[in-house]
Amino acid sequence: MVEGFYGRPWTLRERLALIDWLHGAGLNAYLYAPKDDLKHRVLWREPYTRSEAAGLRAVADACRERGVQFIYAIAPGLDLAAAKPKETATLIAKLDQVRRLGASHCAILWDDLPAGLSQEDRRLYGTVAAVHCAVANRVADALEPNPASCRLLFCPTVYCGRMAEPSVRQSPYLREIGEKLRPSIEFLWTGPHIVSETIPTNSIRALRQIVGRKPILWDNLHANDYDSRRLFMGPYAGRAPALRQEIGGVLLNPNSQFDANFIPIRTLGDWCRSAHPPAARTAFRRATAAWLPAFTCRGGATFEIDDIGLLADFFYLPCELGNRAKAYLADLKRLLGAAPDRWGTVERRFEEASRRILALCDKLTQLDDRDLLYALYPRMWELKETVLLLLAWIAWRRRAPNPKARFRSPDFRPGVFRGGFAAIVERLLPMDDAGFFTPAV
Ligand code: GDL
Repeated sequence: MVEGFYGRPWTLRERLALIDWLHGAGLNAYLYAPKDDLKHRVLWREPYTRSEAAGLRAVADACRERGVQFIYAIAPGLDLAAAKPKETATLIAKLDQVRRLGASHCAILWDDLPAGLSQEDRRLYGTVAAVHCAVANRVADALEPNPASCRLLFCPTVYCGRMAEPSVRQSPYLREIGEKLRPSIEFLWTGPHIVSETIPTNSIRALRQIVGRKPILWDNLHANDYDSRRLFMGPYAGRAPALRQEIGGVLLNPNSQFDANFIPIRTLGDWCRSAHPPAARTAFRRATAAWLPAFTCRGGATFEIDDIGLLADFFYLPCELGNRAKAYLADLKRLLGAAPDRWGTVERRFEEASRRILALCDKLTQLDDRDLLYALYPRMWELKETVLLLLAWIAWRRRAPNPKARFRSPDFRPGVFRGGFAAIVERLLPMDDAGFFTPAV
């Protein structure tokens, strides 16, 4: 796992639970890289204070006990002046601090930086890639990386196919990395895109030729920091088992809401560890069963495996809904496309499914594990409001069969329900299914 998202970093409680989950799923690495830990990026030169250090030490201890590699990442690229020798010394001193706290491995990240070089760095190194390699190689001199005792990972500025100009094969940046970066330094890559729906095995073969090593995937499949309305509780999917031979490992960057990550972690474990990984949907079903014991309620409500599956189907993967959400949507389209007298059994089925979703949302509020509830809450609330809207629409359509009539409910007031700046812009500039933005008239 990589804690590599923007926004509130995880707490110590969450990190310790993560290490348990990793261990339980047969996974063995945690890359510490929360973008908004000031001392990871913006204030990378500053050492951790005594109390911060205690937190990191506790994480390192837990990792050691559980056989999980603790990799500490630093992201100095916002303002590092590579030409000044003191800067690299500061960088190495910072890494020394966290290594003393128990981080056995390190990473240097150059993702998401403003373009360009300072005049001095340009004069001394010429290119961005040369700067990144020079700094990483100097750190490698200090750490003497080797995969067994101390790994050094490197996240490039061009970290996915889409960013490679004009292509992965011809990117001057990637070629230079391939030539200048020490062979002992490992290379991170997110796939064809920042969030890659699939990662074709061929695409990684092509990359390997350019950078001269097997990449470690920084996989953003379940990351949701870029869209506050989403949550991804679907399985690790879209990566063929054959991909495993082409890579040095996978680090999954997950939902910012820690507690929502059980299924992603479990299914990643299956993908990594099984000789013949199960189909994603099979792994998903197993993971929902393994998660069930977390859904207890002293209030009396009880959960079944199917409840968890239903919930996760609505919050599945970036480009895919789970089966039950797909079926619900298909029924909705049938209802929207036909007059009520032709709805037949679809209407009953849709109403039953709606009631199940509402009952599930209700039950979730009784969860003993309040952290889990709060991780789900905003998304669950939106789902519930959406289902209520659909039920209100069906009732209205039954009463007013004239297809030209317009529907408005006092429960979904304009400007209040789905209000706010982003919602207004979405209506002004809607995006169609093919990704084109078309101004509404
Ligand atoms: C990114 C960032 C990552 C972020 C993710 C999803 C990398 C290497 N960097 O580009 O921090 O969480 O997108 O928004 O992926």
